Amino acid sequence: MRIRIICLCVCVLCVYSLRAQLSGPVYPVPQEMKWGLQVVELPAGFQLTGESSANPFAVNQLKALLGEESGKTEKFTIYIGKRGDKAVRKYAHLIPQQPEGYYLSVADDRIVLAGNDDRGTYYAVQTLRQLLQGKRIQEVEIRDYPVVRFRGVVEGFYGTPWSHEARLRQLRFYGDNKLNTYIYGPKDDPFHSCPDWRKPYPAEEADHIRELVRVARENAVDFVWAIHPGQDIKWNEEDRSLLLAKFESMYRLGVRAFAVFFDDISGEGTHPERQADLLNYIDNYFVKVKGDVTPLIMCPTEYNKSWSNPAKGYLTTLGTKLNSGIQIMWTGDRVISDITESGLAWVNEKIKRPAYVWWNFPVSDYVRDHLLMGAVYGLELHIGKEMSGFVTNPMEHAEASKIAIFSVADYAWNPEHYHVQGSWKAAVKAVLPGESESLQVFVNHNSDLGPNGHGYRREESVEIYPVADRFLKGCRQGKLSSEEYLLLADEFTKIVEAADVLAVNQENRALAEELRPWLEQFKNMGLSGLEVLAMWKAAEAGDKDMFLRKYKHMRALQQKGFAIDQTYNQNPYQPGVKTGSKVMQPLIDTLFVLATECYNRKCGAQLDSKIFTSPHQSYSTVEQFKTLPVRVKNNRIIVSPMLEVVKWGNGQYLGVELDNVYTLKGLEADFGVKESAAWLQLETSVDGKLWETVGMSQHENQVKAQLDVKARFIRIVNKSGQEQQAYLRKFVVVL
Ligand code: XQO
Repeated sequence: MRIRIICLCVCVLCVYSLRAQLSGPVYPVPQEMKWGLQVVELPAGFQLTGESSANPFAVNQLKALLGEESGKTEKFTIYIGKRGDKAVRKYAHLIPQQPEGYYLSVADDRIVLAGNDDRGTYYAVQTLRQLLQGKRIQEVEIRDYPVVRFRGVVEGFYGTPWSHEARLRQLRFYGDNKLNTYIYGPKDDPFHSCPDWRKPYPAEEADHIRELVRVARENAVDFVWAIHPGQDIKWNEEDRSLLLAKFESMYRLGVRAFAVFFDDISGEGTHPERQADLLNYIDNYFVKVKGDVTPLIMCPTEYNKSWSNPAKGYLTTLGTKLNSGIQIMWTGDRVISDITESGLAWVNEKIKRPAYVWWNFPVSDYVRDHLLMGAVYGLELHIGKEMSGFVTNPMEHAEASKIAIFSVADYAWNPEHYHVQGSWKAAVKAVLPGESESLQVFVNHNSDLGPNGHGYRREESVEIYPVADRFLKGCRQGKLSSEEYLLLADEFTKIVEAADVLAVNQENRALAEELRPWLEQFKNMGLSGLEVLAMWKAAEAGDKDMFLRKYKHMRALQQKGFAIDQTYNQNPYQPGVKTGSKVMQPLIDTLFVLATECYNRKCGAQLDSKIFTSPHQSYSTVEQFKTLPVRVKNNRIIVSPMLEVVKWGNGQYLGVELDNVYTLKGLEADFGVKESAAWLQLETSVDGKLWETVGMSQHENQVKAQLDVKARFIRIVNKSGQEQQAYLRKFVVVL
């Protein structure tokens, strides 16, 4: 008897382990999943029942997966269809009632793919794809459906809009991951925003839109075309007709889903009553008349709590006046924000409907020198029913954004069962299955934003951080802890390897091209890490020649890193190429300074221990100006501008410290407001203590100063006696 029990346990264990082996977890995580014991070997031939009335796109993908059916005589049958179709009538009671739900079962003589609707059938095929291991598949029964109704991406960032090819790849990725919404709204597309929102697209762009709509439909994605008219719209008959005419022209291109964005505008366009009247008009005379258009989506001007002024009643006006079917977007408590139960309760009460979340991550148009490829977190798990939609605003790097998009798909489908780390690792495997280890090394150290105007930060280099911290503490006490030394050397070696492997990978060339500057910087950082460790090794061994060799190489690597940062990605906002900026690069810099100072003390040497970075720095007492990058282009020192509105307190200043005394020839600035020169005062100094006021002139928003003064410091101070609101559009010192 005992033997029989032991055999039974062994058999159950091996099935269990087999289960773990055969197919990894399914993403998005299904609502209900019951594994069977058998592994089914799909026969060469099978019957396909239900093809004629099932979702043709689902049938096509099924055939691409399993091949064509081979005839009615076969014993193995595949049933495909949706609720009400004859082929799946027997299983109808098992199909979830929720929109896009499906029932999927695998037995030794059949596979059933039964959707609650066409989308559900399509999603059953996506899940089947993940379960299949070649021709083998484990018996299973799945009942699945999404919690959040509308799930996807809003291409809503500032910067270079995605290319047509990138969008096509995105749509296929959304279909694979059960995302059903793509909102086209690139801020810098003139035909989406002002002033050309009134014009139809030129022929080539129109063809692209037509193709995107077609490919979206094939991948079970709603292509939503958004218009951004608020900055110059006139509340009159003419502009209303022009807007409807534009929607008509998009409808003729095949668009069946529309949005109107009133975000990031000022002036007449911000009135909630006018906005509501226009949207209700569109809803009543376009959406309802057409009959085949999905619910209208709008983005309010007050799209986050920190920008909302409840006394003015903007949100409650929209909540009471807007037709109930119209979706209202929301970014959370701040522009860049976690999404919480309390935050949604606050806004839902005012807008009188569940908010349609616009999550500003991994968008990086305010930290363009960084890649945000870390885990998706900060989204509470029990709020799926408090939102009508969840769309992520991504980076201008389409392939790199897929890491976050994958996890947003996972979260929005089944928030209660979302696991941050598991989803992140699965995302890496989904984006680059063949080189996921290298990509994981890369994303581990490319996730934080660095200091920024929104104050939004992310974890980075989490696993190696304790090792780095212990090693650095040891170095400060003059001790070289060998275990940490080896672990760090291994991590830096992996960084060097990952950079090269990812740069040449043939699996996803578009990703390799997007990452190229950051891969070069990543490799340079890995080499620097190995060399700075070698400096410590030489110092400990008292090997002067070796120390000087490694010091010299470090100097060269610092200059290479600076050159990469000054060469690639030279956008006007946050130019350059940062990697490992939260933990690894600061670790290397600190180890370099400590090792050099230690060597100087021990050997009475005078080696320069200053890290080679930009010769000139910006500095400021305005919180949002605290970390503005400075670029040097010939004789111009350019402080990077910002998108956000800035609160500039009385007496606060923005300044530039040069690396030496120069003759300053001029200042060119633009603070986005006409009367800025009235409340600003320009001052220069040689020593940073004695300041001379110099004159400025202003034309429109442009502030200019003709100078001929020797100085090492220049700063501009708010002397108005009160806080001012302005923008940093331009600040250039001319030598
Ligand atoms: O959040 C927004 N709308 C709901 C606007 C978006 C822009 O499209 C940017 O991509 C993003 C983050 O930078 N966000 C805020 C911009 C704030 C500019 C004043």
